[in-house]
Amino acid sequence: MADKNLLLEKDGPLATITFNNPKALNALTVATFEGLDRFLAELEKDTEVRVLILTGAGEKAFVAGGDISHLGTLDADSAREFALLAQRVIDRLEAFPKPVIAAINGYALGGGCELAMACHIRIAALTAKMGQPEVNLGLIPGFGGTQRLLRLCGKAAALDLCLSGQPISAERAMSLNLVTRVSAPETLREDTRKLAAHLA
Ligand code: DAK
Repeated sequence: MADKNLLLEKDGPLATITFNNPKALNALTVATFEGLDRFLAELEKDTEVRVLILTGAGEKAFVAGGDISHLGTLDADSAREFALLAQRVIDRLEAFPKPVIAAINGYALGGGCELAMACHIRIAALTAKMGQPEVNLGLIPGFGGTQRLLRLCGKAAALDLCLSGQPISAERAMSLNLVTRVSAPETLREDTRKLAAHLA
């Protein structure tokens, strides 16, 4: 069954998956990861699709992280299962056999930043904020972010982001190599589609 919080649109060679729960800033649940896993399986086999775009619904967020209200209901076993599911699906995204672009249209925090880091190209709106605020909840990034941050930005920046929990601007993210392009918020969608069409 499709998850209403996750949308898939296809337009010729371009497919777009939109995290679609803007009231909760597109926060991630088990159902979101299960839905993403199904869409990736479908798109891997779809020979018409050549490039995948990930983005968030609404103007405020790409994904503001794991759903905090859901995290609070988990015991140790179910928290471990959630983390293992998220790690498996995010690994699948990183290994996706066609280019994946994250169009970061707002907050990409916690699990949202971890998802974006598994994409192959990251374009951030100049208004976006990125970071790993899990420490404020007594957690560390649980979906592979500690390792991906280290590889993309180096040890010093990875430690700063994970230990401080402070979000950074798109321009700072660019200077740390966390994103490779920035766009005005009003042109992010079009800029992403142009790049995707070029890759296709
Ligand atoms: N989860 C659920 N709801 C969220 C949310 C989130 N991550 N982020 C925002 N929302 C909801 C807010 O509760 C609010 O809902 P209502 O009160 O309207 O019902 C709505 O979205 C709008 O948010 P705000 O009113 O707070 O909007 P502001 O513009 O004032 O602030 C903000 C935006 C992004 C700065 C703020 O919402 C914020 O700080 N959000 C939390 C960001 C965060 O902490 N993300 C990381 C989550 S933890 C694990 C290890 C780790 C993890 C899981 C497992 N294992 C090892 C098992 C954790 C993963 C994470 O990602």
